Amino acid sequence: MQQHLQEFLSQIEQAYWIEKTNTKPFNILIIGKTGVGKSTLVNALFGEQLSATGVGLPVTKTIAEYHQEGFPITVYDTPGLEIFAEVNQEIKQSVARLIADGYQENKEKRIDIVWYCIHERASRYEKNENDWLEEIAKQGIPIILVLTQTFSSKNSEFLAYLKTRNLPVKEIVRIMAKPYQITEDFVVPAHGLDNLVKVTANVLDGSRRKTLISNQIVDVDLQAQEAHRYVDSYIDNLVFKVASITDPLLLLEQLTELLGATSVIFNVAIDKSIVSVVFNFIKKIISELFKNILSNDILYNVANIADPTNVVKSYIKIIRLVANVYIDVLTMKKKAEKENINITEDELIQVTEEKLNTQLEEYSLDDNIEVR
Ligand SMILES: Nc1nc2c(ncn2[C@@H]2O[C@H](COP(=O)(O)OP(=O)(O)OP(=O)(O)O)[C@@H](O)[C@H]2O)c(=O)[nH]1
Ligand SMILES: [Mg+2]
Repeated sequence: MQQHLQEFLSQIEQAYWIEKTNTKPFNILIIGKTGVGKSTLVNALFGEQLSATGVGLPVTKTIAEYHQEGFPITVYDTPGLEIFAEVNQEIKQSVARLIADGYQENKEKRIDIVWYCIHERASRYEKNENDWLEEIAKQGIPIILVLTQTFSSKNSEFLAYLKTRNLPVKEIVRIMAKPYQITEDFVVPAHGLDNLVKVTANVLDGSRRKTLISNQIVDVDLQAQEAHRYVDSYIDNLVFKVASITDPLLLLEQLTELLGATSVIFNVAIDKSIVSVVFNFIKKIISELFKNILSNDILYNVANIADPTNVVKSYIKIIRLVANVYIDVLTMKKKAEKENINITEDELIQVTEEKLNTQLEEYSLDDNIEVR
């Protein structure tokens, strides 16, 4: 094994940054009357990465922009319609201008989705609001109606009523962005944000969907799902490339891309401990499985493998195995962080090793390698 851990690590870092640089940014327009919980929602979804508690950057008198250097999601925050017609006119015009700018002048400012927020207990949705949403929807911008501060995740009269109307929205989602203390010993738990992420992800295009899933902080399982999807499609596209592989070390090269990109999906920095466990594992497998090949000139010996397709199968199995374990470990690590549970480096190393070895037993790789 010529390649050093350090080199493996730096290649993963490189793949990570390439993937990160390719992240497609996008813009959310959030509309809702003052106090409905827009800022609370944005903070719960994106946390400190995009703190929306400050005043934001005023785009116009009625629109504030929340944007942080290095964070790919920008939120435009605007109050909903009030009772005064003149104010409403101003709000509508500002929003129309914001949308038009994104279409004509500055593609980076394109509004990709609207979250229209209504406080569920206010239970009001008026005709002028509906007319406004119809105008926005006509421009091809998907709208999600968000009922905020809902006490239960189940149905409500208001929701039932809204469903009977043919609203110009893709979905209606009910949320409680943070736990709501009713009495000293009764708290309504937070709910629905994961659903808002899923529903929103489903109306965004593929690359923006990925941006949302990676950068939200409420649903780790969704990141794991996205990572598995990525691995599957990566491996599907790999088959033909690998078929010509005559060098088992290429396994490491393929893995650098996978591990780098997967880390971006989880929005976590490359963890040296995990990577070194993976590296040693691969090293061990390669030397065991390809003992005969490696002992002599590589190219010469590959020509002696009875059935090259079995080698390919083994490559793919190892890549899938390592990628799956990596996803499992990142999922576990992130969930623990979310719950404020501390995992030591040693524990992380141990878990990763255990998972890799358990998986390896199940895969029974040896069956697939035959050397004449
Ligand atoms: N517990 C709980 N409180 C919430 C929730 N959403 C909003 N609130 C509370 O309601 C108040 C208003 O929430 P904000 O998020 O500031 O509302 P906003 O829509 O941003 O209001 P403006 O910035 O004035 O337009 C705050 O005191 C929040 O703590 C929620 O999901 N749970
Ligand atoms: Mg606010």
